[in-house]
Amino acid sequence: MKRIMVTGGLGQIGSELVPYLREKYGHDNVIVADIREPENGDELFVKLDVRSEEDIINALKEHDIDTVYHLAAILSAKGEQNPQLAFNVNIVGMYNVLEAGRKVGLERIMVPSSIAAFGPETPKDNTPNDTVLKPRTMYGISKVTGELLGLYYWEKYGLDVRGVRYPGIISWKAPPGGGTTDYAVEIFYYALRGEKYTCFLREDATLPMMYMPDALKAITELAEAPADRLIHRTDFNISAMSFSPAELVAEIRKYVDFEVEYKPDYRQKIADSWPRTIDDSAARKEWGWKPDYDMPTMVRDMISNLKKKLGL
Ligand code: NAD
Ligand code: AKB
Repeated sequence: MKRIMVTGGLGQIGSELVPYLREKYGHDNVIVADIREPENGDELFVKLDVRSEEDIINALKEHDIDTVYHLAAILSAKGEQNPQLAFNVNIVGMYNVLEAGRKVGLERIMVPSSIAAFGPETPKDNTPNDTVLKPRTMYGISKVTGELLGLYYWEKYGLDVRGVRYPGIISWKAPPGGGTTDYAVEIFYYALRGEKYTCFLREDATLPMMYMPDALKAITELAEAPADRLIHRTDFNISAMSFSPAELVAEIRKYVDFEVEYKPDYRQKIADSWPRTIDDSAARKEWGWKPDYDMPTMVRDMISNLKKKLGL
């Protein structure tokens, strides 16, 4: 029987991954761990700081955990405002989770990497799985470090660490946590309320994106993939759609009209260092990855769900 703990479980991805895993593995077998308290009073919650290995070990032992989904992190934009915090949470935190996992004897650690692992020297179109990794953000550096540490712990200690490189994740349930791709979520709220949106990226800043249902499917399918089929482990490219702010605006305007202006800020430089489109053939070949949503189907679903959520 699986006993799972999700670190950063109250964030954008965690707040949807936890119910998804509970549906799959049983409600009581999935524990939420986060540095902040849940608003819904979830009784299967443990407050912990991933910067403390002791906190993590105590939680793993207390709840008899065999699998960790390690989501606690500081994302790209927030990380550039406080690189020291990003280093400690993302790199020290990842090391602590691996060390705790090794000492307690975890069966598996799932940890998302990101397209932020790539940098300005990486080919921008159809970016290969195995390519130049020279990111210039602390967040990106932490993601490359996490990929390499995960591989090291697998080869050295047999700790089964796996991960996908998520593109920007779009969802309507919980807000994004401070990334460069957050505009692609925020913009829907402004559009539906009929408010003018000021976009912090240029209108032609094309980036890879993915809808939340595909993000949940990807990480759980990789977790279940037979080990003997995996050549890669912690660094799978996955792809679903790529678009610019102007293309997203045009698609949303098929449903609602709204005004947009473009005022690129420091996040444009981060976006400029990331790929436009991703080659995910390794994930397709090694564990059968295939997305369900493209941009038009994502926009339709986002608008329908957000209308209900906002009572429109
Ligand atoms: P988020 O910012 O929404 O959530 C992160 C959570 O971590 C928050 O609930 C926060 O309270 C918690 N946290 C922060 N510091 C902590 C600490 N010291 N100890 C314990 N918890 C702490 O992030 P997310 O979007 O849900 O991302 C989850 C993972 O997916 C991250 O590893 C991120 O890099 C990766 N990822 C996300 C995206 C995306 O677009 N959302 C894209 C690529 C990769
Ligand atoms: C961010 O913009 O920081 C994240 C990511 C792509 O990792 N959404």
